[in-house]
Amino acid sequence: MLTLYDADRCPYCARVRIVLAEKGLEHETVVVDLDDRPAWIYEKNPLGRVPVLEEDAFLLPESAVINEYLEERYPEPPLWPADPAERAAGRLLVERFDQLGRPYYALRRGNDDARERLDDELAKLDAVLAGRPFLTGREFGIADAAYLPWILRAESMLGVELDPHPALAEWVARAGERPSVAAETALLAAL
Ligand SMILES: N[C@@H](CCC(=O)N[C@@H](CS)C(=O)NCC(=O)O)C(=O)O
Repeated sequence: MLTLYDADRCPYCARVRIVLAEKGLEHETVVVDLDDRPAWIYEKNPLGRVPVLEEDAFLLPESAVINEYLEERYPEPPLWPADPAERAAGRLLVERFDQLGRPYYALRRGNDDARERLDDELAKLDAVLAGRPFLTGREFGIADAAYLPWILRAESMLGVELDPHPALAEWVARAGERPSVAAETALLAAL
């Protein structure tokens, strides 16, 4: 049995929710109140953070590691390309996610130059997506799940316009046709 310790508003949890949905994996969800975290969450993850995945007695925190685990444990449908170079290019994006995450959280804190820094990072993603339909490669996969939660929140919560980044905007629209991503858009609208 799989259990996800989860919070609706958490984009790291959203990464895992998307992968669970893409793989059609049945699971139980335990919602953690981030404003009043229960003491027991530290038994699941010493850092006290979500997401945490539990499978029988196995506990795993860290969204990027959880998604790699799910891919290896439940390989169908594959969410990394078969080609090693294509896969490595996707993994590189996941590895360097903080290049986008830093200006995103700086903008949330209201830092002066954050909007410009975030736009620079969006332009870099736009350039990647001008060359391939998905961040993962030719098909949707883990690199897409790793970035979409922040892009959706940048649009809906921070008022970031994607019009200056047409390939990025098309990617969001293309990904949004997938039930896994549409569920996240609906969840955000209800927050
Ligand atoms: N590196 C972690 C980050 C997870 C994270 O920061 N989760 C936030 C919610 S979005 C959290 O639990 N924050 C509580 C805290 O930092 O104490 C991951 O990728 O899973």
